[in-house]
Amino acid sequence: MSVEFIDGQIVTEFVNDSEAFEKWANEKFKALDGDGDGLLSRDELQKRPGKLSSTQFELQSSEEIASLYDALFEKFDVDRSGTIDPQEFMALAKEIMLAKARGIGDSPVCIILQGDSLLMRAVQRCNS
Ligand SMILES: [Ca+2]
Repeated sequence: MSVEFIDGQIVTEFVNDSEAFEKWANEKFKALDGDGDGLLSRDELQKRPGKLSSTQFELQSSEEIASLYDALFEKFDVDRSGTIDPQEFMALAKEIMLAKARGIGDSPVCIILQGDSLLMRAVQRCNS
């Protein structure tokens, strides 16, 4: 864990770096896919909400999280299979991170980063 300054630009650049972003999304997908069937069920996503989008989700009530997942599945489960496949997950993660980038905006904010988060990757990429 470390404390870093980050701005929206850093996050946007990481998401737009398709190679780095896809690598991250694939690792994340595997970590979330508890039964290893190559698809994320709602249970798998909901069990570890913190893993999907770090602290934001943890600050919300379980009802809010449930309705957030309703909205996510509504939007990203394109084929209405009730599961998220790797392509759908990529689109979902991208949307979340770009929303986060817009939320951060242009002025650097100080945040606490955890080892495997996407923001951490973004910062490492920026510093390297
Ligand atoms: Ca699965």
